[in-house]
Amino acid sequence: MDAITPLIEEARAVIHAATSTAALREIEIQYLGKQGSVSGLMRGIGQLSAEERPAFGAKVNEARALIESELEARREALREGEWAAQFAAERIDVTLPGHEPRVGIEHVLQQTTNEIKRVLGGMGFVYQESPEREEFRYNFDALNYPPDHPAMDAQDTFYLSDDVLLRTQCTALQGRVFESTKPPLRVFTVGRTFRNEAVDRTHNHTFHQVDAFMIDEGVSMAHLKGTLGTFARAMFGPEVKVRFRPDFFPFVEPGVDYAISTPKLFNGKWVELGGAGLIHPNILERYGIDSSRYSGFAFGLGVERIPMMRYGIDDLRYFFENDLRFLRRYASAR
Ligand code: FA5
Repeated sequence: MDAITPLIEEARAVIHAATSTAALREIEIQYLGKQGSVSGLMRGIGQLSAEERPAFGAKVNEARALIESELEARREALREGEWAAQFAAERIDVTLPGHEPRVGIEHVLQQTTNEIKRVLGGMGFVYQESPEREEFRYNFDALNYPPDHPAMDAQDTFYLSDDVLLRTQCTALQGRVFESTKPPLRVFTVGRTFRNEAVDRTHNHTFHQVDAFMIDEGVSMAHLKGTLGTFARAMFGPEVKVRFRPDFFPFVEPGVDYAISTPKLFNGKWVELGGAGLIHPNILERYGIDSSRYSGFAFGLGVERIPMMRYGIDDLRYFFENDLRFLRRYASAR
């Protein structure tokens, strides 16, 4: 007999034994591919006589069609099972809980800043942005520091050039405002300040200050004390005590340091929050403000000191380390 029938039988058996559509693809190549067995039969046609050729060719084509349909039938049978397995493997359990998205929290210093803005805004002070990269003349000259005055040594900082530095105090805003705004005025700013400082638990090279000042007719130390007393009670509660002691800053006369004490924290120990005083008449005159008519007060406080006092945080370096355990503790402190 010819070689065709056994080849068909063999192909049938192999196709039925196949257990995957991938295996069927191999079988298809093996029998029907260019180098496959069926194509091999066709190549043998050359050895036959001219009469035999048509019948043989037809039989080979029949065999090819048969094997093709066997392959297709088997493929269909296997495909269903494979899909079922794939669906099972890739099944999504819609009842599983989702991944909770991480929600950002406000840094405790940002919370404090927002509160300061609310409190001072409520007392009629207008918030103004101010540059961290500041000119020497606003940081010192405009604030009545005589050239080479030793008070500048206490505020050494990072210089970008001889005339430009990272500001040491937010008070530097005063000159910018006085240049462009006529009294009466009430202005404040909150922002980063920098000093070349030996870093310890209460001092960092980078910290924040709030600075406020007002000018009007008849402004006195009584207004300053009233404002800072109100500020302290708003930030720390009604039982807070406020203390003013004489201090020196070139830009105020008289000058005071401003400290608070609360029975709840640090055993009622006094903690200095900042400096304050009546704006020096030299500064008013420098900006063409008549000092016989107008007077003003100014104060500047360390922002970090406020949450330190409130929550009993004894090291200000925590504020800058971005340790999430620390930050989360004060996630919604208020
Ligand atoms: C000043 O900076 C003045 N500009 C304050 C002022 C404004 C006085 C207006 C009068 C009128 P002083 O250097 O004391 O003052 O700093 C004020 C506050 O900033 C300090 O009491 C402290 O709370 C905070 N502070 C100062 N240096 C540091 C530092 N290295 N790290 C953290 N906080 C600081």
